[in-house]
Amino acid sequence: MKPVSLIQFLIEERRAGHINTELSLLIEVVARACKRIGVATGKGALGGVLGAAGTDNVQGEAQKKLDVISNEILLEANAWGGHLAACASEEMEDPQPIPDMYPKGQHLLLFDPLDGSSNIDVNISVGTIFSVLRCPDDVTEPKAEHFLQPGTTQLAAGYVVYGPSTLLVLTFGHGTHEFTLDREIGSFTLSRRDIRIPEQTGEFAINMSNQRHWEAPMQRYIGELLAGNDGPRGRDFNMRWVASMVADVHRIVTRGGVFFYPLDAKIKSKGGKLRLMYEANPMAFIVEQAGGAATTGRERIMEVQPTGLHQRVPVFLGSSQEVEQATRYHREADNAQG
Ligand code: FDP
Repeated sequence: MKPVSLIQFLIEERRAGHINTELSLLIEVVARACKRIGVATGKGALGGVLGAAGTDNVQGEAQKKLDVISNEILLEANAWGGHLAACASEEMEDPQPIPDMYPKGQHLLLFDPLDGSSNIDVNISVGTIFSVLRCPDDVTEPKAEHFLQPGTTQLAAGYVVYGPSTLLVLTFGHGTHEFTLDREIGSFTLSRRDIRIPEQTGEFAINMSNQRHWEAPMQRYIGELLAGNDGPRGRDFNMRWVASMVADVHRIVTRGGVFFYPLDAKIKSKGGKLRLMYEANPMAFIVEQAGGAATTGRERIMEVQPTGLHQRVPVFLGSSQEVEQATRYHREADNAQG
C-alpha cells in the first residue's frame, strides 16, 4: 500500500468535509513544531537541554529546560502560522494573544507542551498534548473565559509521543488515527487508520503509591483487580505505570487497557491531578473516538463545564467496560451517601 502522509490525510479530511482549510493548516503547523520538539528531546544531554530550568510554572511545579523550550517552539510556530485567535498552555497563567504583526485566525489552541517531563532526564517517553476549539464569533481578543468550553466542542485533539519513534495520534471527531514520523524524509506518515480500543482488558495503569489516600469506591475497584483469580472478578489483571500520561495512553490506544488518576486525599482540594483543558479533554476525545470511554469517575470528562483554564479533574479512561465499572462504583457510593 502506498504511504499516506499527514498532508495527504489532511487534504482527504478537507474533501470529506470534516475540517476546513484553516484547521488543516493549523494542524500542519502544530505537527511541524512537534517535529522540532522531537529533535530537541532527541539530542538529550548533547543538546544541553536536560535538567531543571530553575523556574516554576503557574501550577507551582518545577519547570524543566525542555518544558520551556517546547512551550516557546509551539508559541512561536503558531503565532506566525496565522490560524489562531489565541493559545493557552500549561506553562502560562493566561492565554497568549497573537502579536499584531501576524494575521489572526478563528481557532483557539490549548497545549501541554511537554507532558511527563519528570521523565526526560531518565530517557523515558514524553509528549505534547493539544486541543483545538473555535473562537466565539464575536470575540476578537480572546480571554481565558473564551477557552472555557466543554470538551464536546473540541474540533481536533492530538498528542505526539517522543519515544523510540515519534508518533502523532489525531482526531477530528471522525475516528482516531496514528502517524509515525519517518525521520529520514521528515514526514508524519499514516501508520494506523481508525484505531479501536478493545472493550475488555486485563491491564490497568495507576500510581499505586497513592492507594491509602483514595476514596472508598476506588479502593474497592482496584482491590478487586488485585485479588485477581481469587476475587470477585475471577481473573488476573496486570499493571503498568510509565508515569508519563502520553506513554500510558498510547499503550491503551495500541493494545487496550485502562488508566486512572483518581481523586485522593492529598489532591482533593485541587480537584485532581491532571488538567482538564489540555490533558483530560483531548485524551478523552481521542479515546472516545477509538471506541473507549473517559470519565472523572462520576461524569463524562467531555461534558464537564470548565471553570478555569488550569482546572484539574480526576481521569478514568480506556477500555469501556473497566471505565464503566469503576465509574459505577463511584456513583453507587455517592447514591448510598445520599
Ligand atoms: P508530569 O507531572 O511528569 O508532567 O501531567 C502530569 C503527569 O506527569 C502525567 O504525565 C503522569 O501521568 C502523571 O503526572 C504522573 O504522576 P505521578 O507523579 O503521580 O506518577
